[in-house]
Amino acid sequence: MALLEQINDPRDLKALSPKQLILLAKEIRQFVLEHVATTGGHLASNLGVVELTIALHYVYNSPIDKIVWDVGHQCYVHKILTSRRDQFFTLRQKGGLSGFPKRSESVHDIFETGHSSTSLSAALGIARARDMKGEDYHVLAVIGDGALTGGMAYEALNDAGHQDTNLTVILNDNEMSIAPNVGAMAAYLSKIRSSPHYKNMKRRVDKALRSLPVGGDWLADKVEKLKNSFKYLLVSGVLFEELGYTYIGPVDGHDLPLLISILNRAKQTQGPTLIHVVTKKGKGYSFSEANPARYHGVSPFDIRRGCVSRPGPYKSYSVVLGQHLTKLAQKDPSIVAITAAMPDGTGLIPFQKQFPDRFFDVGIAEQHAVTFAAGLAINGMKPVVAIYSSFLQRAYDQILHDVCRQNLPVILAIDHAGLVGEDGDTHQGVFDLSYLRHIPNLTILAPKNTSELRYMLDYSLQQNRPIAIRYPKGYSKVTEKLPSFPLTDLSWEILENGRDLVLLAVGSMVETALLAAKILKGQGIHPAVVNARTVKPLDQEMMNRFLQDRCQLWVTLEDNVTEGGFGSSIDEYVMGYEARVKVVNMGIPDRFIAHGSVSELRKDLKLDPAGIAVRICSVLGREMTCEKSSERAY
Ligand SMILES: Cc1ncc(C[n+]2csc(CCOP(=O)(O)OP(=O)(O)O)c2C)c(N)n1
Repeated sequence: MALLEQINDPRDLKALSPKQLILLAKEIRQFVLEHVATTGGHLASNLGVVELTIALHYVYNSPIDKIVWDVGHQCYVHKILTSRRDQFFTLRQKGGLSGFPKRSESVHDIFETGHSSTSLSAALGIARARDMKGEDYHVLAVIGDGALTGGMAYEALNDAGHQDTNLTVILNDNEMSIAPNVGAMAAYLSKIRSSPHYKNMKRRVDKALRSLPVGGDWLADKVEKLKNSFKYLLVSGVLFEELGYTYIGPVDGHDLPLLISILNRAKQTQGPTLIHVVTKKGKGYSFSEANPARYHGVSPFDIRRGCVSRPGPYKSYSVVLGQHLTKLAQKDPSIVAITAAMPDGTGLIPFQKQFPDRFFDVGIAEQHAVTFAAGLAINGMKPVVAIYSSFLQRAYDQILHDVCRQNLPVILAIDHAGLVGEDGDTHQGVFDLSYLRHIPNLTILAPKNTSELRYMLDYSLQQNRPIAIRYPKGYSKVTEKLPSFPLTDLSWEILENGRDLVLLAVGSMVETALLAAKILKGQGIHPAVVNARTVKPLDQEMMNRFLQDRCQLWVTLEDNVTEGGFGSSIDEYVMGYEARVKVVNMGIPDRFIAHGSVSELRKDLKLDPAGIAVRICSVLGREMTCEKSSERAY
């Protein structure tokens, strides 16, 4: 790592020769591979942008020039080059570097991302503010072809293209979203890549650019002409040209000298410019080159053997959703499945394989996915839309306005609900109960284990109304062993009887409640444990029974923010009855939760069994002995 050790700031790059830069790229690739193999993280996307990131930092002057990374999962090389190399071993760990751009980490992280397709809007805002303030620097957005399927990207392309704001869009085209990229734009980009122009492109553009002397008005004039010649040289980029951009490309994103010369010249263009860079996702590591989707995001792995799946004792909720839906679809031809660019993550690959005509990957377009489902439903289909909780946030209005207002039978399969861990604050699925609970017509379910998920899916597909089923990442160890029963109504389930208090737990918190109850029993406190599997509507009958039984302490447990979540719906109900019941809401507090493992985060938030037991003892005015409150107690 001889060269990399010399790079403590992007300015250090400028002292390197072209040959040294190429060597540096090799060292960085190895560095990323070795570190991500230890920490886990987004591997393939980062291996693909090594040369591009070096070229950007070589040509531009960050942080004066502003680089906005779309999604931000590909920012590792950027972090390594901007003084964070020595902390890189802490990536995605609690208290360590985030896997996404974070303004608190570095002045070079201009805008925080995590969710897709925001970079163009953010960069355009930064650029227009620059112009209003009379400042002078470059603003760039680096966006993948996958992220370019998101609606926001088009809204910004449209806005930027009609004015002369200086803005550079780097389109990193590797033909992949997480899965192979989809849609008409992907087909268009593919057409450009396969045009004969691209094959001769490198030689011709390189020659044209190298013939220009550097500096002066003459150069600017030549570059303007060159800009037009690009258009004719590479007619394929004409769509972007017509939208008002100077289109440059496609450019081989692994040819560092070429990238540098293209960027240097692009710096001189006026108005919005789009540079189409072609890269290989997973570049430089045979396993990730061969299977970039598998290496998009990885857990720690052995570099020599690659990622080896070790099946856990249970199937994850995602896998069960996909398998069960596929089974149900065999009997019901009206069942269709929709994903927003995550067929693998949501477990829908078996469905896709068996029913390619009834499976829709709409791209990173959650809003479109939901309204598209509404259209399918209104025309007789039974759509199941599987989307992670945090990504569904952007489809709030589509759920409310298009699905629920019309009371359409759309099933929202909300995956990764609750804390997700290492991806951090942008990805925690802790808001869905709050952003869904107040929407009329919507039923909200949360299974305690995967077999209950199956029954919920059976139930939901038999109803003729919108239903959301929210379930966590992975699986629950303890509750997986508990029996589940077909859902015939929307009642809750009493898992344990107890006289001292009631634990009302939602989804993944049922497991925690059972473990907390075990600790409490060791202290002589006997809680009832309830699987509150319907978050909306509430099981009023059961609540009334608890009220009649004069059970005076109710503790609500959820992996959602307490503000507006399940617990607050219980508060509202109990308040209405003027009952003498104390309700304590335990859930995610009113702040964004950074990265760390789920168990670490829960412990910190006192949402682990021991933390909950201690809090309950304190509410009851009882003290727990250290030994009994320790992890060993269960
Ligand atoms: C709104 C939203 N939906 C889904 C995701 C999950 N996601 C993360 S990266 C990614 C693919 C991005 O593809 P691309 O922009 O081409 O980048 P690449 O990884 O190929 O470099 C997806 C779907 C997300 N981050 N945000």
